[in-house]
Amino acid sequence: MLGLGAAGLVTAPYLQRGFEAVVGSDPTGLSGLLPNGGGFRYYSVASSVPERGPQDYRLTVNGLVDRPGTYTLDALRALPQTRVVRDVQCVTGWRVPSTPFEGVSLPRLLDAAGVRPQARAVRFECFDGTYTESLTLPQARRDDVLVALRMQDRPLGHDHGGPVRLYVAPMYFYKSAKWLSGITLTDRVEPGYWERLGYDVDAWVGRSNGRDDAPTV
Ligand SMILES: Nc1nc2c(c(=O)[nH]1)N[C@H]1C(S)=C(S)[C@@H](COP(=O)(O)O)O[C@H]1N2
Ligand SMILES: [Mo]
Repeated sequence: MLGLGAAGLVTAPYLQRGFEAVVGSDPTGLSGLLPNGGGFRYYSVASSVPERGPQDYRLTVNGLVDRPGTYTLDALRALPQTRVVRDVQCVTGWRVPSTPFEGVSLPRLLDAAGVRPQARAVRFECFDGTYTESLTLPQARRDDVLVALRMQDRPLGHDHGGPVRLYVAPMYFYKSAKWLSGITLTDRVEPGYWERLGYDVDAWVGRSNGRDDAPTV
């Protein structure tokens, strides 16, 4: 596993630079591959992020939709919940095996909003004020893409992007925008934060960012 991860780092050295600023104490990201470092690493491109909870959390769905809307945390909790258990995989190499996420499937929210025929993609906004992400509409309609409220059978904590983050199970974890506040239907893909710095927009695990060595998920 260490060897594989190291190879992945070597194939895309220029891509590592963006992450160094974030990781700070561990520019290689290799500590995440060690047996005692197999957990999550905290990432935020914003230096501080406000806490939001049941009183003040809101998720808006707008853009190319017939029925724009705003959800409170309670409203999201009241919808049917989907559970997905996959390995979390960061593009820098660290992995967290078999991690349960639960939340509202993104297709359900898109259907509720009534996606207009001109829509081709989705832009995700975060209440850190900085991070964005994107998916094509077919990617966003997968049932393993969640507006996640729970992780590892607990409510999502602030550090992991709570109370609500995106979870894109088949893609590298940078697609899984933390502190999700907006879902906007657009007529084209608007590359997200890391994608403007060189990472692949189609971030399939094992089939993007210079890798073609993992099975299709
Ligand atoms: N809002 C926001 N979402 C984000 C990021 C970020 O910096 N800001 N980093 C991404 C990256 S690169 C990773 S690996 C994961 C890290 O999630 P974690 O902090 O819960 O481990 O969040 C992703 N989503
Ligand atoms: Mo990442």
